[in-house]
Amino acid sequence: KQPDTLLQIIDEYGRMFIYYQSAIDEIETKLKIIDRELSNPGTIGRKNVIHQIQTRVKSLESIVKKLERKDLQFSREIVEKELSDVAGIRMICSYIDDIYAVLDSLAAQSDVTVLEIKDYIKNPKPSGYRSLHVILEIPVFFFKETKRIKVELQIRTIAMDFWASLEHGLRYKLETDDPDLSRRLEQTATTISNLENEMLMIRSKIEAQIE
Ligand code: 0O2
Repeated sequence: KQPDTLLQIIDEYGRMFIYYQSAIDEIETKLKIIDRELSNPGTIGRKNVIHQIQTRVKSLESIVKKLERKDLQFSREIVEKELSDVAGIRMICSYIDDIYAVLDSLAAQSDVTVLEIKDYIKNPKPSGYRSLHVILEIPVFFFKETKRIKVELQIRTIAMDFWASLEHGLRYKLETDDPDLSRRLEQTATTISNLENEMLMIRSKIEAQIE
């Protein structure tokens, strides 16, 4: 069913917002619980396993633009079927091994379904972009109904986030494709990746000395 007026679209988005924000809240709580346990000295006891969690519900404008690119019109059914990144969580970890450890723990929870994983860490994008993108689905219990809702979880390290944030800003400023600048940006991603691997190796040595 297509909503016909602008007011109906805004009303529909308002209802969708409640669903998607609630799904974000559920996953964010799960991540905070995992982090609390991991940061306990009795377990691995390392501060800042999850450095930061950022969340957002995609704006109505971004949803409409994305649907237009796919030649689709806005409706709740179409958004639910076609878009998996309306609810977005970005989790920034300190080290690469934390990324996979937290994801494994989350994926093992009985109410969490992993629908898709795109591993741009093992296979970086040509731009140099590295991150782990995961589409999850969870049931959310509302006043009268239970809905299964998709959430896109982007997991990256502090180093990957540093690169992605700066590159994102620069790419918008680049009006035409400049192969030399693109190559140099890609090289910075490699340098940062080498740097964070070195930090990980130093951490492992220190941990081995403590044990
Ligand atoms: P924004 O403004 O960050 O939200 P789609 O999601 O349909 O567009 P796809 O292939 O499913 O396409 O998504 P993909 O490429 O797996 O992930 C898209 C998101 O990853 C982007 O969101 C960015 O946040 C991030 N991303 C992907 N490639 C790059 C890159 O080269 N550099 C940076 N900095 N970020 C990247 P949006 O919606 O494009 O943008």
